[in-house]
Order: sequence, then structure tokens, then C-alpha cells
Amino acid sequence: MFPRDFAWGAATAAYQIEGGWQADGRGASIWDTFCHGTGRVFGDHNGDVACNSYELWEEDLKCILQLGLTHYRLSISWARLLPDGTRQRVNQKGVQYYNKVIDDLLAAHVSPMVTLYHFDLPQALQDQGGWKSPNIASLFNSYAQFCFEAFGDRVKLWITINEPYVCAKLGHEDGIHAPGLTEPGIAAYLVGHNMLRAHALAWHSYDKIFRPKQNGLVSLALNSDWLEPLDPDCAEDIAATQRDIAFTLGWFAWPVFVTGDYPEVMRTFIEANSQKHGYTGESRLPFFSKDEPAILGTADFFALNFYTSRKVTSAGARFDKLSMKSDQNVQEVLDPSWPISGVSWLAVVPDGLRKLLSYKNFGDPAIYITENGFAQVGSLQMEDVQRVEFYKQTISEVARAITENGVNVRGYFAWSLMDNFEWADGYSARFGLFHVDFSDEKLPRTIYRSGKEYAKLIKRYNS
Ligand code: GBH
Repeated sequence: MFPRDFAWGAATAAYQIEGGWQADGRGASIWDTFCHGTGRVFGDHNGDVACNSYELWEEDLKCILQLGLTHYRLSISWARLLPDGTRQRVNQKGVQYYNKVIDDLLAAHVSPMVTLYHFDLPQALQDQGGWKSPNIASLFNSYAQFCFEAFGDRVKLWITINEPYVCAKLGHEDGIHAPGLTEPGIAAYLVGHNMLRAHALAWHSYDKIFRPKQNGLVSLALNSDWLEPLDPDCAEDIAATQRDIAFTLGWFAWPVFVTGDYPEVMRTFIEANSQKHGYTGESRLPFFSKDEPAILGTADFFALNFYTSRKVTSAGARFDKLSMKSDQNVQEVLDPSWPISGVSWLAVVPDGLRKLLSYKNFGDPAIYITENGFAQVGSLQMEDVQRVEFYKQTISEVARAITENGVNVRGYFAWSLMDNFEWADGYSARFGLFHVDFSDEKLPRTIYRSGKEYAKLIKRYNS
């Protein structure tokens, strides 16, 4: 059912697991700043210690081996390598840390997939405008080149940026992620634009300078729910669904995989809404410059983070302020038959993944599912039977996508290797295949039932 070289993985991200926020010369990131304020994160939790993977990496490695993973997806903390974000000052202790992680993985026959940016911009760069500033693209490119140089002899799968949609919208429109800005209808489009420019520059650098020797693959990880019309026979709901896809996954996937530019419907709806609100500035959705390297074709595979599904209907222009919501003018609803996981946004709809994988609107590239998982909240259940079911059903939908729909799925990464700092939810939502006891200063990792079952499943398919 799964190809021989299928990647069986689990994923983490630096700020969510590493801790060691001031260890050995690491610079501060926007998530340090955000969490050290009050009232932003559940229980005012922060990632100062997290799973302390900075000191306990070898414990993580044991978990990886216990699961029998063929691949492990981690992210690099930009500010741990380059404390002020630039190559003027390199923190060699940071380089050593990631060298050890990568070398240990390879010695254990586990292939690393490395994300360069998973939400944690160096604070020093935020102070210069962060992702809103056009300069960020070349700063990111320089950081990416540094990483390709340092680790690219051994890392063959790269993700430049994780979920530009989430950084742009949650960080700059809703303000519920760092840097906590709320500039509705304006900043997020600019941030998304600069993220695409940054990604494309890094991809072109890799393609020209590093690929000839290193021969790896580079992409960006895009999150998407499966979206379908509330009433499949209603033309308005169908149009609303297409618009919703265009404004979420399409915002990034359309320029990278299809045309080099934003979806037409994004621009027309944004311009119309600007007019409606008497907004007369430059277009809120920036234009790509012909003088910069092309965006089209800057991904060697499709990296998809999938969690859940939604039904979509038109919002009937009821949003009255200028915002992404009013630009988009759609309403997402849950089907009452869908069970909800621990977190309210995560309805369990495994066949949504097969539908999304089979949706050929962005071409037919090779796909890695770079994240998929299920949250537990409240009382601890080591026998997490719901999560076991979730993984079994979801993975069988991946198998069907491959065998019945002919989709070229290359790998699957569970989110997450272990319980960790779940952004605005702090430590209240547990996504791990291993439980981490945050009340014990040794931070012991203990496998959940779901971890044991995932290990069995990998063994069955991978032998
Ligand atoms: C991923 O995002 C992240 O890459 C990862 O770091 C994270 O730990 C994992 O998901 C689990 O959440 O709170 O109602 O405003 C997944 C995409 C988009 C899902 C934002 C949650 C927030 C909904 N996420 N969404 S809400």
C-alpha cells in the first residue's frame, strides 16, 4: 500500500520543544517576547524550558528510535544560530547543537527534514520591522544560505517557512501569535508577500549554489483544512468554497505551483472591498516585481500540514470592518456529525485528507504530509484510544489516496513527537506520541498508547 521508501516521521518545532532560551548565547525571538508579556498565552506559559530538548536531545532520540521512524522533522531556531538574525555574529554553540542532532539521526538511519522558520523570528529583526519590512527577504535568504552551507551536506529535505498563512494571519491580523499585531486587512497580506519573496530567494539560492553538490529538495509547508460547500447544490456555497480555498491555501500554493501570482479572486475581492470601505492607498495585496526571481516553480515537492475540515457558505457581506474576513466574505461551519478533539478547532474528519490530497487544483506534485495530529486536553489519558483511532483512520485515508486516487504521497509526519508548547494554548493541549511530564523537572518522556500503535504500524508497512 505504501511505497518502499515512504517516509514515516514525526515532527517538532524549535520554540515548542528546545527551551534553553538564554543558553550559550541564543538570541531572543518574537515568541520569547510575546510569552513574557501577560495575558497572551494560556496560563501565561512560555517556552523558556519547554521539553528542554536543548539539553535532553538524547532523550528525544530514544523516542524517535522507539517509534522506528525513518524521518524526523525538526526546526532550527534562527536566533540560536544567529543571535541578532544576521551573519555578523554566529553562535558556534548553536551550530554544534544542530550538528549533533543531525549526526545522531543519520547514525541511527533516520533522515532529518529541517524547517528553517517555524514562527520564531529573531527579536532583533522584529525591531527592524520584521516580516512587514521588504528587507526581510534577503535577510532570510542569507540565513538560509548559512544553513545550507552548514548542514546541507547531510540534510536533504528542507522546509523554508512553516505555514506562512498562520504567521501572517494569527501574528499580524488576529494578534494571537507573536508578534501580536492587529492590523486587519493590511499587514497580513504584506507579511505573506514577504514570506513568499523570502522563500523564493532561498529556493533559488539552493537551486543555483547548493543543489548541484547537495542534491536535496526544498519546499515550504502550507497548512490547509479540507473545505467543501455547506450545500453542494448551492452555487453561492460552491463559489464561497472556491474563494475560501483561494484565500487560504491558494494564497501561497497558487503563486508557487500554478501561476507565479495570487489567485485572481483574491485580488478582485480585496480591491472591491477596498473601494467599499473607501480605502484609497496602494493595493493591500502587493504585486510581485518582475525584477526579482520568479515565485513560480520554487518548490520541489508539496509539503502539507493537514488537521481538519470545514463546510463553507457565503457570509452575505455581513462583516462591516476592513479585514481579511470581510475581503473573503465566507463563513466556515462544522458538520454536527464530526467529533471534536481536545482543541475546539480540530474536528476529526479523516477522509478530508484523502479529498484534499486528491484535489488536483495545484497540479500533481509529489506530496509530503509534514504535519497531522490530534490534541488531548484536561485529564491525562495514557491509553489515548481516540488518538489511536484518529491515526489509524487518517493513515488508511492516505493509503487510499495512493492506491485508489493515484496521488504521489511520499511521506507522513505525525504532529508531534512529544507533548510540547502549543503556542497560544501553552501546555494545555497535548499533541504528543510521547507524554512529557512538565511538573517533573527531569521532564520524563513516556510513550502513549498512540505512540505504541504508530510504531507497530510503521513496522508493519516498512518491513
Ligand atoms: C500547526 O498549525 C503548527 O505548525 C504547529 O506548530 C502546531 O503545534 C500544530 O499545528 C498544532 O496546532 O485557535 O481557533 O484561532 C496548524 C494550523 C492554524 C491550527 C491555526 C489552529 C488556530 C485556530 N493551525 N488554528 S483558532
